[in-house]
Amino acid sequence: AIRKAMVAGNWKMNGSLELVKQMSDAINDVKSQEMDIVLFPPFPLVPAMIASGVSTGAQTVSENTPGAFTGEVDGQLLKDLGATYVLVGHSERRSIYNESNETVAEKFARAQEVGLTPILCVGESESEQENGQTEQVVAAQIDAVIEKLGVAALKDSVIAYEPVWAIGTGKTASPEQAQTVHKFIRDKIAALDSTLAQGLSILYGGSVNEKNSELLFAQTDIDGGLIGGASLKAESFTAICNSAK
Ligand code: 2PG
Repeated sequence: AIRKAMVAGNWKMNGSLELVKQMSDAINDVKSQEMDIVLFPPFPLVPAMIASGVSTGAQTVSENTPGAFTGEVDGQLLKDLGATYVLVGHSERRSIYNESNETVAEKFARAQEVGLTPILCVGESESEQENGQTEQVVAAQIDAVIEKLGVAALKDSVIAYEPVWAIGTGKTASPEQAQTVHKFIRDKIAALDSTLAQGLSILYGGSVNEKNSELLFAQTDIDGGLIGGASLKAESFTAICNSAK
């Protein structure tokens, strides 16, 4: 493969110190040079996850620098603690917490400013998909970052395509359906910078499990996965990691 595979586990608002221990033991057994495995636990578990030796990211980050922002978490603090990645624009952040494409681009910028690698999550809703707007929606989500920071900013980032209708629903995009959108994303970026596009990791997310991961990961433009529910079970998550090797 041209690009190193990546398997990311988004715990959302789940998990415990006990699960950090269980999951890190399991991951430390399957880790390999050929692949990056990263877990995204809730903020309070970030230091314990880092201490366990597993690459760790946060599920979101403030777009602001330190100051009077009660309840928010600063990227520099996450970086100083040893976090390496941060999700920006997960569909739950966009829909439940009203994050706009512009806010997501600001979070992306702040992440890079402090040396965290942003994973930019994009994807269309069910009605947008039914109306044939998938490419338009995904393009606008990516363009917000390009307009703010220039295409070069995508070099030190990862994109995760997650059709909203597939998240936590048990419905997965078929490997061919997902590949089509991944290729659209890569071609779109290649039109601006082909070398960058060839090196860019594009992950698939949305009801990925140990039964469907292998075929998804076998697609040319799918470089790994962003796993939600199945990242809470050591057996499932490690099986998914092994299928990315
Ligand atoms: C999502 C995915 C991964 P799930 O929210 O996109 O974060 O969750 O695998 O549970 O559908």
